[in-house]
Amino acid sequence: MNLKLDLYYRNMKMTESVKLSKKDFVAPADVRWCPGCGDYSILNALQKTLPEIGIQRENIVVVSGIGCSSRFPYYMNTYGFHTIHGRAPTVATGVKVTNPDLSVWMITGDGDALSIGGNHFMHLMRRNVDINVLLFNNEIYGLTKGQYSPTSEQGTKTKTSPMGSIDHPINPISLALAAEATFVARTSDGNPKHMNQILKAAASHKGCSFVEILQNCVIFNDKTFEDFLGRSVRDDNTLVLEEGKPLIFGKDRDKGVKYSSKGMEMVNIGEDGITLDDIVVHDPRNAPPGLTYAISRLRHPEAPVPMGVFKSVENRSVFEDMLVAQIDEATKAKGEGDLQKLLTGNGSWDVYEGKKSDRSTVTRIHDFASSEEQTIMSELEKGENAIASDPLLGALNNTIETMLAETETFPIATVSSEESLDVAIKLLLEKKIGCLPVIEDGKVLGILSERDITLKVMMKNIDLEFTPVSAIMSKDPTVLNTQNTVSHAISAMSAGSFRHLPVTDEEGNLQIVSVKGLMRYMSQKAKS
Ligand SMILES: Cc1ncc(C[n+]2csc(CCOP(=O)(O)OP(=O)(O)O)c2C)c(N)n1
Ligand code: SF4
Repeated sequence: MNLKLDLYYRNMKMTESVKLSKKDFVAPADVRWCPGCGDYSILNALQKTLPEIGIQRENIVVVSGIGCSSRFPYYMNTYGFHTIHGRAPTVATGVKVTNPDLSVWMITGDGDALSIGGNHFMHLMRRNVDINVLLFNNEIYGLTKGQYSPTSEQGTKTKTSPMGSIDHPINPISLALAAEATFVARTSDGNPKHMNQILKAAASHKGCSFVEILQNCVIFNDKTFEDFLGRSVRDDNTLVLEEGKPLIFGKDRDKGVKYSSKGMEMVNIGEDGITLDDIVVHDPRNAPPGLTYAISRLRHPEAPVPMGVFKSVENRSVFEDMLVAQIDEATKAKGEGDLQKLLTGNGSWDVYEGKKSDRSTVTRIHDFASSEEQTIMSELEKGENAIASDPLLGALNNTIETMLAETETFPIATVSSEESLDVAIKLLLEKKIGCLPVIEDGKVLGILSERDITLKVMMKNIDLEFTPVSAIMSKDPTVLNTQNTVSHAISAMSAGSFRHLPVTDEEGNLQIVSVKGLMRYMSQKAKS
């Protein structure tokens, strides 16, 4: 932050007892959006609405991700955080849970919230953290110069979809409803009065408020909403949602939405016996979820596009209240926590090092474990004991080291990659072994197996004396550690379809696990 801005923010507190106006929320920063961008009117709307809500600037934090829209915090004379792409929900959640008294506003775009941040978006909605989420939906990636986004209509031609996007678009309202957001609304950058009403409703809602703002990107997706938001068509092509009022629309207010077993129907009032009584009355607080979802699916040109509050329910606790209650309960039971003591005390988990066979239980129970945790651990321990008492399951769970110690092993022979095939084959025959690890600088470079010789040498006109082992060996073999389990060895061998598996111990000594050896070991265990 430059010095001018820094001083400006430090002086903010001086105004706290004064009634604020829009200009108090205007930061002394150059606004860097394209002339005519819809983001300007959203900025204006929030700067006008916040003083009406009456929250002091130092109690407001604007958190954003990445995108043109996400430059928003720079332009607001409040606290702000321009974070990383798609991760504004995590920072906004952190801000709110550590300072629940703050008014937190999260600014995001359709790319930021629904591409890279799609997963975080869903969890923010379902957790019901009491923050206000404003998603500027321009159906395009603006900042990166016009690639199609998850909300772009199918067929949208951009540099990344020159023949037209083939992705089916996400409807952000339907998504927020499906994630069980408690406040869901839609407005548009071209209607400041409506934006003002919706922003106030979002701010007064206790819980996560989600507002989709249809925003025009004049450069990369100009007039994309014009077919239904355009001045001359909007009465016929939008449906203004008002609590307690019937869903009627049209210049002459003579069309309405009927909901029946057939789904949503657009009907003409006064025709075919349709009266106002047949029309759905909007109830964002009590409507069944299926009806609210059905309203969210209305789209142009088949139906008018709904604008307003779809859902507003306060029947669920907010995340930070529950979190604070849990912390209070834990503090009451165990006293104030001491992080330093926790980190340096002996009540910590061991990261296991050393031989697995030394380990008697699934994990060690330490003195800080609660009785509930101890119960879970002893259940796990019982599970491990049950495995250990089944000879075959127990054998699979043993380390390769244990298996090798309990079975007959044979000395292994190795070759270098430059050795001739002639010498290597003689070595295999002489030692009566099935494979030769190929070693260079103490590393297993490859494996020369009977199968390599059968498949790659026999019936081919290869001069054994002048062909090096490297020409036919299987390169870069899987090498396990003797502390890995027998079941790990079996799955590695079956995944790679090989009959010999090199293993090394802690000192780097090499041994070979063979299919034959494994079978012998398992049958020995089955008999025991
Ligand atoms: C990790 C990462 N991936 C990709 C990008 C590139 N990137 C920056 S903004 C953006 C999309 C912005 O689109 P949107 O959220 O719709 O915002 P707009 O610019 O339209 O307001 C992308 C893909 C990035 N900055 N960081
Ligand atoms: S590229 Fe589009 S969204 Fe970005 S500032 Fe320009 S007009 Fe606005």
